[in-house]
Amino acid sequence: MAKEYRIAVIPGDGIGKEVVPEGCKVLKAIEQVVGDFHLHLEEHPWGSEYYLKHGRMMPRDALKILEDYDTIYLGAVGMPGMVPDHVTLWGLLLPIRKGFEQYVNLRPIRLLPGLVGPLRNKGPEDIDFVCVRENTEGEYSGVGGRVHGGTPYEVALQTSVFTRHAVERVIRFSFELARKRSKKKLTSVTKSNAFQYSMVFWDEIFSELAAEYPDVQTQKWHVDAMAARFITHPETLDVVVASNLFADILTDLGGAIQGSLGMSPGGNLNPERRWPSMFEPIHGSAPDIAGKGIANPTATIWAGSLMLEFLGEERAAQMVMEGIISTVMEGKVLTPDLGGSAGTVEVGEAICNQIYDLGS
Ligand code: GGG
Repeated sequence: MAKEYRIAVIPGDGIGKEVVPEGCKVLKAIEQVVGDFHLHLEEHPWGSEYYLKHGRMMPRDALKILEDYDTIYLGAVGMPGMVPDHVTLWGLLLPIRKGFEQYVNLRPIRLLPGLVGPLRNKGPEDIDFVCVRENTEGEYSGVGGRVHGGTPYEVALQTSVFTRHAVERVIRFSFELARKRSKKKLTSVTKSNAFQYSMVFWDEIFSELAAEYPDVQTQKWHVDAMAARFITHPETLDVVVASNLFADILTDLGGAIQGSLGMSPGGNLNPERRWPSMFEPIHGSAPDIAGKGIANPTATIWAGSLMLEFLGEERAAQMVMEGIISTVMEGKVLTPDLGGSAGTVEVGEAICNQIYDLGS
């Protein structure tokens, strides 16, 4: 009997509304080609327009609605100028990540064959690693406040929170992931010379867990040095684990060395599968190109592949990746961020056609 999966689709804002339909098109194509599962894609019109009408980014009971789905497929949030960025982020993305304990934000950094990245002499064999971002606390804990507003004594406090529970679980996930990969190497990124409490704490937990994984080679780097290393020695990286903010910043750099942020997918995972996990491109709503039909849908389509893999549909996930890689290698249908002149829909259709060819 065919397996059934219910997927909540939230295109969100800006280019999210353009790239997610292409992602859904590819999911329907792979469903047809593989033929032994059904994806029920149910769209929710939440985001900044919803906020402008209802004063909230999503309904009050959104998590209750979402908890019955197998996974969530998200586009992007952000409508600067109309809704402050912190309202969009704290109104949709972060409540889902935190509420569903999606404590791993998995972000593969891979330069696909056929693409020339910006790094001289670094090809696909050099740029192939994965970042694990702690996704529930750290610098994104939301602890703080403002006092004495409107006076010269105004104060803003924002406190990072690191708990043993959350640090341990994300580092353990990273060791398990590294153990499954061929290089078996895990790099922890902190800034423990400056953050003498929180990040020394992170380093200590990393060392404690390393003792349980003698088969995994470990390294520790400060985030500034790691930023340079992404550029100078990406081939030395395998699995990289870092706090919420540090990994967010590093993975935008990762997107750049992948050739474009339009090539960078992410999975927000609840590894225990108690709650739905959420898959998204790592980019935002890109207001500068929204509505022009030129956004690269590949990151979203690749996020769809991560979602299929998480659902246990490995063959389908692999075929989607093959469709993406063949399209990039042919080099005929590429969006402007990759030096081409194709539109969002053309790229989505090209990847679907590659998938149909694979299935024929
Ligand atoms: N694809 C979801 C999205 O809109 N991401 C942009 C963004 O600002 N994300 C913030 C974050 O991941 O911390």
